[in-house]
Amino acid sequence: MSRVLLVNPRMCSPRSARLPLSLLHLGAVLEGRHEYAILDGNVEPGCAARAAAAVRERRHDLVGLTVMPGPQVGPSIEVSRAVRAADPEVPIVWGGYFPSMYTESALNAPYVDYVARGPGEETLLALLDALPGRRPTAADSGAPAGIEAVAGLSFKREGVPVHNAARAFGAPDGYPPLPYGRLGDLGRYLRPSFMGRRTGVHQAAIGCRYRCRFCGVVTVFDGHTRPPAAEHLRRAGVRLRDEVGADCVQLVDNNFFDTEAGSLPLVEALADVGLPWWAYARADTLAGFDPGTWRALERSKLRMVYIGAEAASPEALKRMRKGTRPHQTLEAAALCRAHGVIPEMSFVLGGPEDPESELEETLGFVKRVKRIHPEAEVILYVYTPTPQRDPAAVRADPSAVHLPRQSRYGPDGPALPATPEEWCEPRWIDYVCHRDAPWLTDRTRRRIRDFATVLGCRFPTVQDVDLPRWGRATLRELSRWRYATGVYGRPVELRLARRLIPLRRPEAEGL
Ligand code: B12
Ligand code: SF4
Repeated sequence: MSRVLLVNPRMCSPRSARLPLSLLHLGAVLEGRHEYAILDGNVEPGCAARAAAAVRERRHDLVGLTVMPGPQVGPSIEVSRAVRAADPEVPIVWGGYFPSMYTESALNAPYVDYVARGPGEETLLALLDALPGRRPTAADSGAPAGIEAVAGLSFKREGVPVHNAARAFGAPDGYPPLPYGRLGDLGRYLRPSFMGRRTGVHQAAIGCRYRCRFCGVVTVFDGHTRPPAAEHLRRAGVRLRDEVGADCVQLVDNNFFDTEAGSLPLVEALADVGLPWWAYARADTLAGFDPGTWRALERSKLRMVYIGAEAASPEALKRMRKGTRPHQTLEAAALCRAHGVIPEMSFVLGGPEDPESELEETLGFVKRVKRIHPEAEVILYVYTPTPQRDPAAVRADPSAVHLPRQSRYGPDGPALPATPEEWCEPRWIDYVCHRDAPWLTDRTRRRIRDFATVLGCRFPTVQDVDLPRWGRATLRELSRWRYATGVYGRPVELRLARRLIPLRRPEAEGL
């Protein structure tokens, strides 16, 4: 039996903290097999010092960190350095989206010994079986024997990155129940949202079968998905409701509604659970649902669907390989309105190959969506290219290991950072968080920012449960004329008002 410390470095304020699903999923498979503890920087202050104290006090066989691109990379570096300083022998493995997408960059850090690419349950178990209990040093001719056989793992041998074969991932039903009891006071994770007082989160399916060009999910899951059985979801929902105490749930699947036939039993399972819920969906899938399916959604208490609307023109959607059409976005908005569901629509603006007119078309389209469903939430993102596998290389040698690759950020953009430290530079955080891109002109940046300010004030998000009614009314009134006339430029009065009445940003903080 090994001893493992799993760490979720701080990535949001305690107020926005949600059940740390990545670590719960890993903990579930360690339960009864290995000794382990979860340390969550979102709710525990001084995460690096605590991690260091833990490995100093008791010998650990492995420390695992979950790392998302963007603001979580900095705290992950801090935790890893502190652990390394406290016990130079304990191996450190990084998993999650950051190291899965930028594997070699993570491996270039002296404090990262292993990277788990993609879903990590089996990879973690296999790594623990293969570890001799200490990290590979320069004196070793390479990594410990047996490591080469751990599918889904990357590491360095004599300074050269080695990428083991990819690991196929199984259906969610195959995994044991989540060990919520390991998190201590669960009240810290069940925060109020517009759906209820105690918001739970859950991942039902794994992966997504689409291959949109900007999406990190494609990098990790390569266009594959494994939905859960309805009974599995029902059991998980009942546990969240009765054991954890959630009164509503956000399903953070990449794309909850895979097909209509597959979705219906899952929706019925959620209806049995009876908690109001939120999920990701595609416009084409929702627009194609039968009226009976929409009635089932209504019965099941679906409150909000996050739809990647992305763009207004068929050409832009095609360039992104989205696979949806603009009319489906409008149809989905209308259907949502008819059935009491709020669509949260995200748009990806300013692609490197988009003509300038594309932006104006999309802004106009956003207003069309708002006319159809005034309560629709709108999230404006800047286009983010992500590493992708080269289909020709995969076809040529299907049995080889094909890591997603990306050397530059955009056609003429800068080379990608080579270390986690470089990924922490403010411009890279902005790129990864979809707030900026190197190819944007100042005019485009300003236009996006001004429109977002006017829109956000004209329609303050329903997800901001702390925003007082007077604050909401003030922002709406102040921005009314700008929104109606299309004069978005330099909305200084709105910026000032927003400083006095800060609005929640669901895209960065969650519900
Ligand atoms: C919930 C979520 C958030 C929440 C976090 C909630 C919270 N407070 O904890 C919030 C809203 C804050 C958030 C914000 C951001 N997010 Co986010 N988020 C997600 C989401 C929807 C779910 C993540 C999750 O919990 N999955 C369920 C768990 C079980 O899966 P997992 O984390 O992948 O873990 C598995 C493996 O990765 C692996 N693994 C993970 N960690 C480890 C560690 C070890 C040691 C090992 C061995 C294995 C391992 O094993 C796990 C079990 O199989 C994903 C999309 C998705 N469905 O995955 C996007 C996603 C991860 N986010 C993404 C991004 C970009 C961001 C942002 C940077 C920007 C943004 N606004 O979108 C911000 C910045 C966050 C920050 N401050 O650092 C991207 C990442 C890819 C990319 N494009 O770069 C995703 C994929 C969304 C997308 N489609 O693009 N996010
Ligand atoms: S954008 Fe949505 S539909 Fe497209 S690959 Fe990503 S998760 Fe799947």
